[in-house]
Amino acid sequence: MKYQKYDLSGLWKFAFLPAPVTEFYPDKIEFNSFAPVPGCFDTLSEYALQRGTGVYCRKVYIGGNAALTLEGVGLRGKVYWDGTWLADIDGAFSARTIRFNAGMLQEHELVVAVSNEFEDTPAATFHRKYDFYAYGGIYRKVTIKEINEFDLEYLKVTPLDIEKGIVDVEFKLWGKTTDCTHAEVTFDNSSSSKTIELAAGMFRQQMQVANPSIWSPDSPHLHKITVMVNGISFTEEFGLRTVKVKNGEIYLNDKKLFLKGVNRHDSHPDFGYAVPLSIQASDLLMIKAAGYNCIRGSHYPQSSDFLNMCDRLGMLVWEETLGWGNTEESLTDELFQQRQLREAELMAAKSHNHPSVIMWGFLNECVSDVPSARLLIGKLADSLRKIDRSRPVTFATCRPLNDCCLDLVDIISINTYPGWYTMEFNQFFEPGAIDKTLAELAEFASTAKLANKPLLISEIGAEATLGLRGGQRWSEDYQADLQEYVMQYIMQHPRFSGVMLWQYCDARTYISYNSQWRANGFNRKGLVDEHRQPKEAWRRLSKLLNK
Ligand code: ADA
Repeated sequence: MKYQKYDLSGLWKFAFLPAPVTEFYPDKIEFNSFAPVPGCFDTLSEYALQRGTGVYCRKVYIGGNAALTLEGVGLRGKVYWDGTWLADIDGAFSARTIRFNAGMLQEHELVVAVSNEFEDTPAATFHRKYDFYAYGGIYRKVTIKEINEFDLEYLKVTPLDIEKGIVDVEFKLWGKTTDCTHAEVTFDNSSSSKTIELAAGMFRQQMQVANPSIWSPDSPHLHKITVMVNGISFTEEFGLRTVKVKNGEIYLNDKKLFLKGVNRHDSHPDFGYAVPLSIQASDLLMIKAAGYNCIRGSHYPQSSDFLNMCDRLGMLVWEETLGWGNTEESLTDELFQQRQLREAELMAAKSHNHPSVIMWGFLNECVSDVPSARLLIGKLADSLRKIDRSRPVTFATCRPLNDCCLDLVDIISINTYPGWYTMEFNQFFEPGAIDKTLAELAEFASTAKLANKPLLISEIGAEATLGLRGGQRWSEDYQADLQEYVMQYIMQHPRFSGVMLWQYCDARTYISYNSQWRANGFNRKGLVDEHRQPKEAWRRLSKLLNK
């Protein structure tokens, strides 16, 4: 038997308070409107561009112990059950599970108060200066599950020998486990299972999958593990694949890997960060068909639905915690550090079994050229490695030549914008700046200290307005010339292990941010526009990658 799980997606009652979340009392709210969940309230015309608290409310019929999972609440929220505070949520894109006693089997009231007010402190995880819009809402799925006295805390499967199907299985129960003495473990739909003794609701063992099939981008085969305890079964999918880093190269299943990728913001102007599943699926299918094998989930953890699709499509993913250009003030702030470490922990726990996720990242373009940055970067890398030794760790630097933290990570990832953010302001594309910059970076990464680490260009690109043609800056042709040249250059250069073009689609940001570069509030370096209409670069790259 499985615990019954209810998807709470749909229309919720709603009220908007133009006040900070700290001044919120659930019993005093008059719910005079409605809003969809998942959904961002500030994509609804009534609340567009407003900052305040969106209060969502619905009835839930359930009783006894319950596990409530919120996969993404941004910028932060407070959860109430029958008017009583249950939990605070921050992190925006991090999945949280709250286990609690729901009371008698009857209708209860669930309230989630979501604030999109900026926290103007160094500890803020979603800062107003980020180059992506801070939407407010319940970004991702909300589910609730009836549980007995115990529930699954984690079931992690790590492939060790993929040919033989040997995996390391870690299992832990949450709750009262005194009566949980044994577990039955089954792989796939096998009729035979293995009985394992539990110690305090836990076990860790090497096990063998019968009839192993390897997961790869060309054949994304998934296996299934089921652990049954006292008649309750918990199931996880996983893939048999390995990722290794050695002698300056990345290996997937012991074969050299070259990443042809795009950065993707999980955003859409009509839905904010609550991108409908059908748009996510269509994005992925487009990216795959165009010949890319990798997506950098810039700049926050990805949803489980998105990763499930990547697993099935054989799309490789770089997953990272929420961060963008964080300053020394933040990196040395104790609360910021705690939040980052917690985010990394949550991300690694949530995504462990997804074979598509091949590396962990954090702190995009932080001040990694000041010595004080080493403490947090080192802690994040160590903590991720401690939780998961099966994936390399990286962060994207935009200050490579002065970076003092590259020794702390496994892969060197560089964001660079030659031909765009340069002082020459050439009217038409000239490859000189690309040649110079990429050659310099390759040489820099070949010095003795760094030569054994793979080298990626994690961002590169130029803005283009859909429909503007002619070859001058901001035209589709300028962008196409630049991105095509970059891809060809990196593909033939032996020092690089790949490139992730910036970016898949135009994404909403602020007019005020660097306004000279952000046409009508969008970062327009998308290869397709915000409604996924291809620009010339998309077509040229597709041709090149499908050759
Ligand atoms: C940075 C950053 C991106 C985006 C990009 C740009 O490298 O990591 O999020 O802001 O610059 O378009 O300038």
